[in-house]
Amino acid sequence: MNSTVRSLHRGVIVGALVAGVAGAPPRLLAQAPAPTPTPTLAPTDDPARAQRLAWFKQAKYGMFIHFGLYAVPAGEWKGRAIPGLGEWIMNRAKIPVAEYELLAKQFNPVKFNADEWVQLAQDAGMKYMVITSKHHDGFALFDSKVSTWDIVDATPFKRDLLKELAAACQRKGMPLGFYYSQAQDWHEKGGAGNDWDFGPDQGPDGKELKDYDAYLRGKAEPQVKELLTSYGPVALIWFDTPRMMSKERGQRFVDIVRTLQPKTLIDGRLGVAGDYVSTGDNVIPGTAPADAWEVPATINHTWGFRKDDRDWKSPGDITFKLLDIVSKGGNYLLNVGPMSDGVIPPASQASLREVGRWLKVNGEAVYGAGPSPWGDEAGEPSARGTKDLRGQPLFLSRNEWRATTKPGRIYLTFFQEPRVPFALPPLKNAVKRVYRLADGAPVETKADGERTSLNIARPFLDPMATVVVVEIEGEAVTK
Ligand code: JFZ
Repeated sequence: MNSTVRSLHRGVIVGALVAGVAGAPPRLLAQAPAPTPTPTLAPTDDPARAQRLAWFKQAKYGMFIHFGLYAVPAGEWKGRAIPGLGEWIMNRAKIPVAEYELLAKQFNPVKFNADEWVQLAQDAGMKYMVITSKHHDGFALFDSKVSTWDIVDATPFKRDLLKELAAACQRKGMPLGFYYSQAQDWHEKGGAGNDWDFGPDQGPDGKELKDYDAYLRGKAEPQVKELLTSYGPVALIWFDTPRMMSKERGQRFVDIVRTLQPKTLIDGRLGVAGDYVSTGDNVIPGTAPADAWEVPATINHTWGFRKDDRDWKSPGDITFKLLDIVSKGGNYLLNVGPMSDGVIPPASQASLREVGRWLKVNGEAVYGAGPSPWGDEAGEPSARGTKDLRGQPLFLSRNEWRATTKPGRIYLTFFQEPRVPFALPPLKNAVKRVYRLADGAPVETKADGERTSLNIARPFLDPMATVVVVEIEGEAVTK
């Protein structure tokens, strides 16, 4: 067994619901941001929404990029390691705005190359990209006209990074979306979140203590308009941490998006209904939470670069998580955090490219594929009533194999050599042909009463994961 497969086994008992969190060092766990309210979703019977979502449901796998000034301190402030997520350092170390602003003078990602980033995403087999246009620190990675707190006006770099990335994405046919922190803005006195410079957002009675609407109307709303006007087609806007996002305020953002670019998707963290559900970070649910959903996830334990976090997920782990998510009908949005010079850490690149090589051969089982007709293969909630770290019923995941589907086809992706013979779960359709996806080699089948069993050759063709295609009579599986 190679190391990629072995490291996958760590998560077996822990279960999918807590898989990401369980692996995190305790220092990072301690400061997980407060969970957002239950995600809301636009009605499923809206044909415009269904149309907007068509590409997203095919894409399945995307690259998230968290890049900003926080890549300069990279988890360390005044010689001390600051626990928590790299991009939260201003908040965690309570750095005053005036002091944090000095970081802009050191931000000079001269090795940034938009084409290389897009090429990496393509080599990795990723079908869309989402980058932080402005994170909670309020710093814009684009040339904003409504603020000088941006990459062109405040740094020696002086280039509009988003403009270059948008151009490269258009050249290479890569959909590009923008993360935008609509509520938290630690740089502005009206924005949410900065209680060390500007005091609490709300009093004990919930009364708002800041001129939040002045911030929304003066910065957040105009900046979202800029993003939707000057950067070509925007695949999606990834809003986040919807503090104090009343219906009315959320609707203002919806109106901006729908008016300027009706095809742009809205994620699940605006605060009012978006187009799809975003799960908790790194949370892979046991079963599908909605008709369109996405798992935002880290490749190590932080979003923004930290120099002390080199715990990169292995290619085997990433491949398993991708198939796990796709077999439940979701998308995987996997994050990388570039270093301050603009280079994506080479070790994370290597992991992604390895997955990409596997997808080149086996992508048919992923892109545009529907969920498993069964689901038991993914595991089950603990029969003993055990709860996970979030207080939810502990989901005991199984990770031997996952199923994905297309009309007339079932793809079985094996992460471990199955028992021989491997009995297909109940299926009424006649089985027409069974073969290995990678090389087309036929797989021997045996009718076993109502069930069909497969005799899969050993040793395994690909130790990372081997896909077997089951061609069936008719388009949809009947059980
Ligand atoms: C947020 C940000 O605070 C964080 O810095 C990062 O950008 C991440 C992608 O999103 O953090 C969250 C937001 C929501 C949940 C967890 C972390 N949640 O709903 O569980």
